[in-house]
Amino acid sequence: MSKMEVKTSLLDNMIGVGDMVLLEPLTEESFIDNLRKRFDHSEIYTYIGSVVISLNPYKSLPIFTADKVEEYRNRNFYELSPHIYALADEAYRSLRDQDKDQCILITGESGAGKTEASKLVMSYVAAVCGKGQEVNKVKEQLLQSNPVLEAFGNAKTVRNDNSSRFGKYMDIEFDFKGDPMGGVISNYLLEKSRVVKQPRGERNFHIFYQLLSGASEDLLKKLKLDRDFSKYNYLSLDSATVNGLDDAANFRTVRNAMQIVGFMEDEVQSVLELVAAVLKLGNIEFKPESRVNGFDESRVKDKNDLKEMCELLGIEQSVLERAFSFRTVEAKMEKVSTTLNVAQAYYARDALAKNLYSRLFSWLVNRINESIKAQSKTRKKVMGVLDIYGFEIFEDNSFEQFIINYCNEKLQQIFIELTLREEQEEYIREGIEWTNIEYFNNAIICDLIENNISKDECLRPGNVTDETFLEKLNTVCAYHQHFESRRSKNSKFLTDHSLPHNCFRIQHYAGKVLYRVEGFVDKNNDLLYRDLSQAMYKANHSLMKLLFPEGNPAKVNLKRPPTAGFQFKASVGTLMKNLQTKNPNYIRCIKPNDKKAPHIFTESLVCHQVRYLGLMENVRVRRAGYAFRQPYEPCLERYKMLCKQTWPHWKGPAREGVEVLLTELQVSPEEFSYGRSKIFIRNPRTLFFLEEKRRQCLEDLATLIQKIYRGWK
Ligand code: AD9
Ligand code: MG
Repeated sequence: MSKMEVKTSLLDNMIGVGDMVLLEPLTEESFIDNLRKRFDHSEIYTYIGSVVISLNPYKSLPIFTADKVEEYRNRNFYELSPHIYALADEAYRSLRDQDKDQCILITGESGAGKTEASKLVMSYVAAVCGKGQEVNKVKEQLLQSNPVLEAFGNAKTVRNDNSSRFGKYMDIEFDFKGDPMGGVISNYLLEKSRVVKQPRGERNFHIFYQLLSGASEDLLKKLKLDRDFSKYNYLSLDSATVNGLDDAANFRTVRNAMQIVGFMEDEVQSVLELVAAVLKLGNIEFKPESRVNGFDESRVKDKNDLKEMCELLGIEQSVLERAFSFRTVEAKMEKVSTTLNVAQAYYARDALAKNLYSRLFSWLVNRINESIKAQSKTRKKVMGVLDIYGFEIFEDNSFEQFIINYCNEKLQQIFIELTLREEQEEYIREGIEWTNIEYFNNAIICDLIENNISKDECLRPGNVTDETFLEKLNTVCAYHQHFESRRSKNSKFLTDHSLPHNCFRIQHYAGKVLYRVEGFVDKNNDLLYRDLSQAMYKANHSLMKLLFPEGNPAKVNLKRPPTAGFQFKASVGTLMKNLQTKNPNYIRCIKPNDKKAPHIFTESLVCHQVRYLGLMENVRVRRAGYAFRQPYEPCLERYKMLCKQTWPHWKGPAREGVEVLLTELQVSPEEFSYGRSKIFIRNPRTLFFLEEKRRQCLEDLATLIQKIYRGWK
């Protein structure tokens, strides 16, 4: 069954409307009202056609049991009440039976339930796909990659006690029977600034607290660590323990998961040494030493932490110590040593910590991939699951929001493209004329960002400062604005003289966002002094050479690592290409309140998200052209009682029966089109008209039966 077909069971016994496409009238108010009505009855899932809207219940619901899995297994999408399992089942069956690669795209703001949704999809698929010892081992490894990545990539934030601080895309690979063979994970943009500093009320990545709480005395001693969080500068203290989060127990879970995924004991040890080294690094402090030339040169204050860090990583202490006081710069083919002042030394220390940790994270992802990759080379079918940060708009938006919103802009672009393409293909298949649909075309925004901002040399210090970058952007925007305004009144670049001097604003599909340019260049460039990468490369530790390849002195001319923006653009590009080859399935997650509490539905908050997720636009695109379609047989079956000629049996082809029926009911001919196998209905009102007639007819019938029954008595 095609996804846009409406089985009218969505109208039967439903709290509110199960599919927003059926909402009449369609306004933002009625949309939100419908969500609330359903949420109040613990109906957290609602459809927009084949898209699943998911509201975070913040409580455990009895709808994720093995029985529920059985209930949804092998059932058609619209047959039962909306559920994430229906989407997972549809995607899996289409992959297994029709050989179509699938992707599940999960978006929503922080705390909306994306990661939980991705795990529900994975566990559903694991439950319904093949069994057997080998297959079960693959499933277990795929599922156990989650706790490992969450320990290193998630943290408590004010929005979510288990917030993913990285984007994740996972391809699960299946063989021709639909049994899982393995997987590949890609990670995007870990929020590495968290390693050295956390906003008030937030924590560093879970693993630091898990290690200190859960490690045995023996392990702590080996890692030269103290159990007391307060001993470490990089760990915030105001929220070191989180209600309901058992760090020590989670540490055991993570170690167990690492073992299942296939990490060797010495690899786990190496990983933990790096985690400990980051904590030690944060404790290294600096003091100024005055030089005769009048400059202050930085010196390490207390060498104990430095010494222990060097021991953990097998680094020669004097090399690292020197790298915190001097840096080598190359000028005109000559190497010159310049001194670092205290502020520069702290900058270098933090840059090293961020790089150590984020490279460790990428290494973990690669290591997991090595374990979970499919062993056999037979042709594979693929299901991709994308759990990525949703559109962000804060009071203060910086480089991170800019990058995240760019990614969402791209996702929206392919959503529109694919939805329209899917529609168009069906129209062609059914022989129905295609009419153009107006929508917010955001290709121009994506182009602007790609062509002008994330080019590798655009945001290099030396080439630009934050201010010259803003100037350049304004010039580009003014240029576009000039040309665009000829075509459309709704310009997407808003270079407005009333903006604060250090800001620019972009009209994203989800709303206008004001970005502040301060720190853009620095964050994009993420400079690590070469002396430090060389010191790391020289370390006598199994992971360090892999993590700092640019520190290899034999490769002094090795190019600088690409900028964050450039890398992100490239990985988003690869992701988009990958997604475009697959059949998309969407889960749009919504957070009902910002108290992390059940039963509370804050209308303003939901309204905000409905806008930023572009959900109204989503319904409009789904309703553009023909809102519904249904194969002739079930359509005739449901409504044949409304017409004497088709009731109780229609002898001819179903299509002719439907024609007779609609003519008899005097439905205006503009309201429908006859496809090859389906009837296409333009407006939800027509469907409601048919439904209402059917309801009346059933009521009359019931009254009649009652009368006859009484007569008999
Ligand atoms: V973030 O962008 O990574 O900060 P997510 O991933 O959108 O965010 P997450 O899935 O982590 O949010 O959900 C946040 C919390 O909401 C979870 O830790 C659960 O406590 C709660 N949650 C989410 N979905 C469900 C659910 N289906 N049932 C019960 C849920 N609780
Ligand atoms: Mg998450």
